Amino acid sequence: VVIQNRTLLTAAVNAADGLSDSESEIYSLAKRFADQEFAPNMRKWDESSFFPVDTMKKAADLGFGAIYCSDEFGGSALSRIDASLIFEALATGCVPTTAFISIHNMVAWMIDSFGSNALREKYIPALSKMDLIASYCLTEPSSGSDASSLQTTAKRDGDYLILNGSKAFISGAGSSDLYLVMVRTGVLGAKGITSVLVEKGTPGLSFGKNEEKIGWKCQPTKVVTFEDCKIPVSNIVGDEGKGFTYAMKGLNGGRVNIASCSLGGAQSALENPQAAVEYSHVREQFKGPLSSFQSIQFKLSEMSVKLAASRLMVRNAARAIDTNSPSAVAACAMAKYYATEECFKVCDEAVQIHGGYGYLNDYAVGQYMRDLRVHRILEGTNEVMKMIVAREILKE
Ligand code: FAD
Ligand code: 2MC
Repeated sequence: VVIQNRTLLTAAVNAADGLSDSESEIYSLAKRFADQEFAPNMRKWDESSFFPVDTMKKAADLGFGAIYCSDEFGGSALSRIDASLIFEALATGCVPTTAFISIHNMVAWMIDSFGSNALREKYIPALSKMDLIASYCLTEPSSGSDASSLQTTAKRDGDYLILNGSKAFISGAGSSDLYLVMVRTGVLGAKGITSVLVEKGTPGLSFGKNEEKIGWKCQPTKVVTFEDCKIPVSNIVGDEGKGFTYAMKGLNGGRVNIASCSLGGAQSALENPQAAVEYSHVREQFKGPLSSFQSIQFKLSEMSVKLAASRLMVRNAARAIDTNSPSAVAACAMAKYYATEECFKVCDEAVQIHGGYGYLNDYAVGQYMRDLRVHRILEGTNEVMKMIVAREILKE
């Protein structure tokens, strides 16, 4: 009965629904990798704050290091829907490791899309293999949601730029080899911002302590500081003054990817062994399994609805980028907002179904909840997502 019910539920929230054969294959490839390489280690990596760079390189061997970069310099040239499926599948095994691969992909795409051929040729082959790993540096201590007020400066000195300032909350900081940094080269506001690349080891580049977080523990998060940090002008990505728009375009995809990570985490909290459905079958109270109580059944139904609806939103947004739809910006913001809220609730309910045991680290559901919580905050808070949707609606 247990197996039969589990199979039924899996069919009810089947990640492959509506996908073409090739899309299903991509999902399955990433899912097998997540089952073998991520899931058995997710708890250990969380407990020891271990950043699994070698395992990420193995993922890159499957083409996951530069998923939606063109194949000219070694990208995989896949679509955004393919990328979303890969991140959803990988996240079933470990959410924060997958989320970092997404950030790395966002940087690779920005270099590939806006960088000079010299920069693309220099970096994309190594980024695609994750022989170089990359961080995205927008947030500063005094400019989070109001990102275009950033204050890190880059002043011209002949063929060089001299950077001064600091970035906060940078994922991968200290471990990453390459930093894509949004700096001020001109006027106040969005139009004075330029994107530049800074390699690890550049004099004047330093890192703060590893922040102690409640989730995403296997990823380092640090302040990144620039003190008279000198880089060649050729490290400017694209045009001077367009860095903010590039950063935002990168984030459209990043937001879909983060939302995809929420889908994967919620799916696992619902139906993995040691997760909500299984537990409701095996745990007995009042002389019956939890699954015999209608209130638990309704919880499982609502969790499934939230996951299925979120998935539609996320895939709709990915396809909007793929088709260059005029609604893409709003669709990405809507999907990020909706899926990260609803999938967090799925994980929270999975904890509730476990009762006191859900609060113990012995069960994975607590980690999924902790890891998904931050998706409502980063890559633009969900309040900012509502601002973006409202602006698009009210635009004349
Ligand atoms: P604030 O902007 O100070 O916001 C505080 C609260 O006020 C929020 O609830 C916000 O929604 C709300 N608020 C702000 N303005 C408005 C408004 N106009 N209307 C309504 N509500 C508003 N950044 C990077 O650049 N690179 C990274 O790799 C990176 N990784 C991160 C990893 C982690 C674990 C975390 C926690 C953050 C990371 N960030 C990264 C930073 C993240 O993007 C910011 O934390 C986020 O954008 C919010 O900025 P803030 O923390 O300064 O909050
Ligand atoms: N897609 C494409 N272009 C965009 C865009 C988007 N999503 N958002 C803004 N732009 C363009 C916009 O069209 C404008 O271009 P132009 O001057 O050519 O018209 C330019 O960027 C400036 O935009 P705004 O005038 O809307 O700028 P504003 O200062 O009002 O800010 C806001 C807009 C609030 C949406 C932006 O600051 C924002 O997204 N804030 C949240 C910051 C954020 O997401 N941080 C995430 C850090 S990364 C992270 O957390 C990780 C874990 C990696």
